[in-house]
Amino acid sequence: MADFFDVPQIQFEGSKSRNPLAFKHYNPEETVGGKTMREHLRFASPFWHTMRGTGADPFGVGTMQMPWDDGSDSIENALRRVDVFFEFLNKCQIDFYCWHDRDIAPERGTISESHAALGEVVDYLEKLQAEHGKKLLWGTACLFGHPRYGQGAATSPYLDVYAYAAAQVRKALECTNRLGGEGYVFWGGREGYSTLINTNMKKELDHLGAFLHMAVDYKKEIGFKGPFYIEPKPQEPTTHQYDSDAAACLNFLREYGLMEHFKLNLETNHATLAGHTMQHELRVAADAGALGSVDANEGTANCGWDTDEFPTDLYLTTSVMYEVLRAGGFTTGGLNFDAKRRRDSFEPLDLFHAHIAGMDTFARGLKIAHAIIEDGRLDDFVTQRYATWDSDLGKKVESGKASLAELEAHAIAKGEPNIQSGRQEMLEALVNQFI
Ligand code: XLS
Ligand code: NI
Ligand code: NI
Repeated sequence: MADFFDVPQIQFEGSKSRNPLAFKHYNPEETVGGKTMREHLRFASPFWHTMRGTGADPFGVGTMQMPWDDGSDSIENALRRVDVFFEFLNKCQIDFYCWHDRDIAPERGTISESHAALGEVVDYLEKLQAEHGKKLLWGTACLFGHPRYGQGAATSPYLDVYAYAAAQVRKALECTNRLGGEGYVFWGGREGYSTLINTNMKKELDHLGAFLHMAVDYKKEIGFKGPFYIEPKPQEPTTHQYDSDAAACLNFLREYGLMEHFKLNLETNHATLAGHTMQHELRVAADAGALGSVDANEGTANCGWDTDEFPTDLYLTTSVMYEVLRAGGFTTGGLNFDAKRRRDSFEPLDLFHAHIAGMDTFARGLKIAHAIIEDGRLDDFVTQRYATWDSDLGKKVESGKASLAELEAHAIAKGEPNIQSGRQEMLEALVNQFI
């Protein structure tokens, strides 16, 4: 098969290299703390941005050059995109990928025809995965693009829409399982409301809970081993999304008895939109044992949009990898670049520059976070800060056995508490030493 990209496979050349088409920091086989970078980082590219992102925005048409794409919704065109994509994954040394059903295959007039089209593309993906040793990080169903989902899918006011969505998820799950997917994502693109004036929120949430329980049943039926992930996002497209942030998702999962079946897929730009740092979202998930996977991108801090930029901020990737390492590293999850080139970066070559930038920034983030943890001063400080809880009384409180009377007696005996500086600036400077 002829090459679509006039680029050799990207190699690690070290930090002194002046070659823009080389890794300066991502060295797949180099070990960091006993694991290779490839094992730590588990990079994935998303089919929707990499192959289908046109660069269109509300003010103008697409700008991306895609000479391999004839613009039709034929199966032939869909299969050619798969060829291009796998060449890209190979040349960029990316081991995983992700898809929505509707990015990889066209939607047809009926459910059965759409299922059949998807089946054909999945057959081909299965073949190319085996040939190239690539893996599916996760699959998902696009339940937000088609006009029928304009008022929600699993939270639609209309049962017929809900059933359509169920049919799509059933097929997408079957395909993910067939491709040996490591996980499956639910991003509730239209699961929310525009206004409460016309919305029965309780009913919609109950329906969503029931929908996810049916998905769990089906997962068991087909023997799908991977976890389900919910991907939080506060708004855009709807005014209020039910899965607004990590804490809201965890509350929903607990309320509907779904915790054991779900983890979270956290996306940086969604954390920003929710008014949180990505580190906060990761910590919330990790503390609940629900840190699943990461959609690795970044937003523009002074802009309220989900701009899905490639992650090039070293402080950000350091904080992400710090949380991931503290949580024990990825198991089924990974770093999926749910990111798109700016519309000015319209040449196919820019796909490489964008992914190289993201991969190198994460490789450095990994090395820096590992060094901070190895150094131990940050952790020691935090341990020391909470040392009073190691006393008998502290342990009693933590195990739920203390009373207010006991604490009062302690407070009276001790008098005014002795507190110490939080040393934030000193610790920020310490982190900077590693960057
Ligand atoms: C959109 C979401 C989407 C999910 C998958 O904002 O990030 O791309 O990752 O449906
Ligand atoms: Ni995402
Ligand atoms: Ni996004």
